[in-house]
Amino acid sequence: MKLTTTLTASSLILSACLLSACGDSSSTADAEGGSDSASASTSASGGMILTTDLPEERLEGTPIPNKVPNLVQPPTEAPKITVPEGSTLLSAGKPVTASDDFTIVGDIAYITDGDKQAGEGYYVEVIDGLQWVQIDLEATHNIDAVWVWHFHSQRRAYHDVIIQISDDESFESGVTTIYNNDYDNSAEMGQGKDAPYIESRFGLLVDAKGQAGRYVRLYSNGSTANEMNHYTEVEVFGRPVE
Ligand SMILES: [Ca+2]
Ligand SMILES: [Ca+2]
Repeated sequence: MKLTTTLTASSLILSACLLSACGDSSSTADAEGGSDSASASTSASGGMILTTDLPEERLEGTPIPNKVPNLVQPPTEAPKITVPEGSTLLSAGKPVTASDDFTIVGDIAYITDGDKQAGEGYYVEVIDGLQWVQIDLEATHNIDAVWVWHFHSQRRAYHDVIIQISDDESFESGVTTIYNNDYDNSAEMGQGKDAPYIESRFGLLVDAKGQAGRYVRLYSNGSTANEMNHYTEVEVFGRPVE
């Protein structure tokens, strides 16, 4: 009797799987070029390849000229870096502040709300000029990576993209710069060696190399499209300090 019951239950599960395509959740999204794998796989070196959900491609409007020297064109696949085992998304829902309280479109909280889609309703527009936004991880962590989407519904390049980590909320001491593409030092924070790049759904992935800090600050100074600063999402990955 017990055997019969078990077999019946198994048959039901099998039938349900056949109807709903159990265990094959990725095929539909992949076919549409939408959300890629969110899991992290183990690499041969013992670390893991960092991956995240990528937003769909959605370009709008008329293409603009992007006259910036040494401009990096958008990648054709997700950028890849290896991070230590146990590295997780730290920034989800964390508080964000900015150099200027005045946002023209959207809300500063969009930056850590997990939505990365292109278009209206998903980006925050911060006032023009050299401005920063800052994420508070609420505790010091070893930061492995910062993944940034400014605005990806148009091929444009943001100026003076500088990303820093510190335990000092005011960034007056103990500041480590992990990315700087201000090639002409117009932001007067030191000439950057990173190359300016065109926005895409793949975002900008920066290896933070385990730098310890509680706060992540991101600068920009308008783009090749206009003088405003935009953010759709910023993801910070890392581990608690051991
Ligand atoms: Ca968002
Ligand atoms: Ca510059």
